Amino acid sequence: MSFKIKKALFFKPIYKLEELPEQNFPQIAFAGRSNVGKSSLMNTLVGQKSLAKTSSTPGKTVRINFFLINDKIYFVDLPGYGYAKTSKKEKKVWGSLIEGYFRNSENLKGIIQIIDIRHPPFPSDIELLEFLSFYKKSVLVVLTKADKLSKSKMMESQKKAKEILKLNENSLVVFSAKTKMGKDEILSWIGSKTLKREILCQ
Ligand SMILES: Nc1nc2c(ncn2[C@@H]2O[C@H](COP(=O)(O)OP(=O)(O)OP(=O)(O)O)[C@@H](O)[C@H]2O)c(=O)[nH]1
Ligand SMILES: [Mg+2]
Repeated sequence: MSFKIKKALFFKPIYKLEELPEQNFPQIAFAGRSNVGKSSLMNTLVGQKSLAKTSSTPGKTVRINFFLINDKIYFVDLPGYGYAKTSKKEKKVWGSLIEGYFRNSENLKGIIQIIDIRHPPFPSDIELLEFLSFYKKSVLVVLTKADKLSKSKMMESQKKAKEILKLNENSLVVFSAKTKMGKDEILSWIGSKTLKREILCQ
């Protein structure tokens, strides 16, 4: 099953739920702790170096960025969570915006939850995954920055994450924005969640 990204544009940022796009396009959201590599993953998938802004200092603005893919799917870059220096007020804004988004987005067909492969999942990662499964959302966990580990450490982390998060084989992908490892698997997962059968068979 292949899914090719031919066109990717920044659509708009949203700061409040009232600003969510009106179009009925399927959406795939990218969630994860601050600085984990959400924007880098998205850039790798679309094959553009800086469509989504990457940063070495965690971003502080709580906003959701929408990207329009192939004129018919939205990629949704969610603000990172778990940044120690975030104020209580900002955490509250994050919580209500993101929870509201997850609850109100009928068009949200899947969430890619990104976790740094070098560390076991944090309680905030587990909380998000539990929240999403409570709302019966389809989740693909991506363990990123795989290029930073040896093959054996990579396998070890993968096994550990699978156990801690109680995931099966098909819900976990090891990825690197540097080597592009895992890119095709993630794209086919996105295709399977967003495309209609007749389009896939073309
Ligand atoms: N070596 C390596 N570095 C990565 C990878 N993915 C991301 N990075 C680096 O990690 C840092 C953070 O990446 P971003 O993509 O900005 O992370 P983010 O999750 O979007 O960050 P926020 O939006 O601020 O929460 C950057 O310096 C990236 O270059 C990867 O797969 N391998
Ligand atoms: Mg980002």
